[in-house]
Amino acid sequence: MSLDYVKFTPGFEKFMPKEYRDLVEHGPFGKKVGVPQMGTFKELLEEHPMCAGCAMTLFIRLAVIAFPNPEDTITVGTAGCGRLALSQAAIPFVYGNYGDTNGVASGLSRGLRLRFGDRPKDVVVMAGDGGLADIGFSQVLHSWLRKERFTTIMLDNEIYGNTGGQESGMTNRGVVLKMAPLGKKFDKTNMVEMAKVAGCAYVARVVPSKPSRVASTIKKAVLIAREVGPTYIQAYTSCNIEYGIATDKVLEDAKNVEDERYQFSEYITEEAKQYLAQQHEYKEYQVKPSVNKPLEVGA
Ligand SMILES: Cc1ncc(C[n+]2csc(CCOP(=O)(O)OP(=O)(O)O)c2C)c(N)n1
Ligand code: SF4
Repeated sequence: MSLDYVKFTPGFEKFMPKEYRDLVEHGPFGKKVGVPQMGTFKELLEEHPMCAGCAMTLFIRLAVIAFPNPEDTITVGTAGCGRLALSQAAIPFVYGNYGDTNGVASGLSRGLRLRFGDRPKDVVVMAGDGGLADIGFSQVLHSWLRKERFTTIMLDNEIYGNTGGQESGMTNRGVVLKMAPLGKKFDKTNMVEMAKVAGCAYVARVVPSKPSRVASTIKKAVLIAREVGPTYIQAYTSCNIEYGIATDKVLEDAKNVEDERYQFSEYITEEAKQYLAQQHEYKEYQVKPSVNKPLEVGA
């Protein structure tokens, strides 16, 4: 990542808050960073206002590390918990109105392609389940149907966390919440299948229990969206406050939920596989030439 993106205007450094100076001094800029280096640099302002132990913050940290071209990646967020961390990450961020993220991202992605041509500028929507599966649902679906080339990441905490615990389309049937005391009467919306039907080129469901897998999934999704078509990642990012998960049990909960009902899944179209096969680090997608045995004469 280039240092040119984050530097102080001359004379202003001494007025900047300490945590901002920390981000500039110890951020990922100018370094090659990956999951193994996590904790040795800052990809997020230390004083972000997410609740302690929130899995969403861990996931956002991983996403920022995973982006293939972070200095030229623009995240689009909206009202909801995630933007409290996203807007303080070491990459450009645009705030879309609640429900409007995928419309904003469509315009942004098209505009950036016109303006910068072949120089890749990746656009990634990251928003809550309420923002994407309920209030922004029609924009999400239409961006997929129109084959808009950007990635949509749902931070699925299965609740409206930021407004104190209403049920969302992604809440599981029967779950009783602070502001849904009668229990949810419908099933969790199957956004993963809808993404496939609507034409996404890559769809994955992840839990932040295995950081390297999360990072490689996000990287693939962003690369495929750059050239092939829309991509969708649905990430279980529990709300420890509203679901009453003790801070030190957040990762244990993630592992249990992954085993019980949120298994890793990955779908990739043939076109997307062919595209990845052209990138040197994706050897697994390269079709190996079939070795024909010479015909035995006289057999
Ligand atoms: C147009 C609009 N409607 C409603 C709201 C109020 N609002 C703010 S955050 C939020 C819920 C967010 O839930 P979700 O999208 O699931 O994200 P989470 O907070 O759970 O991460 C709502 C309804 C708003 N800011 N703007
Ligand atoms: S309310 Fe829930 S989702 Fe929001 S920051 Fe707190 S723990 Fe995370």
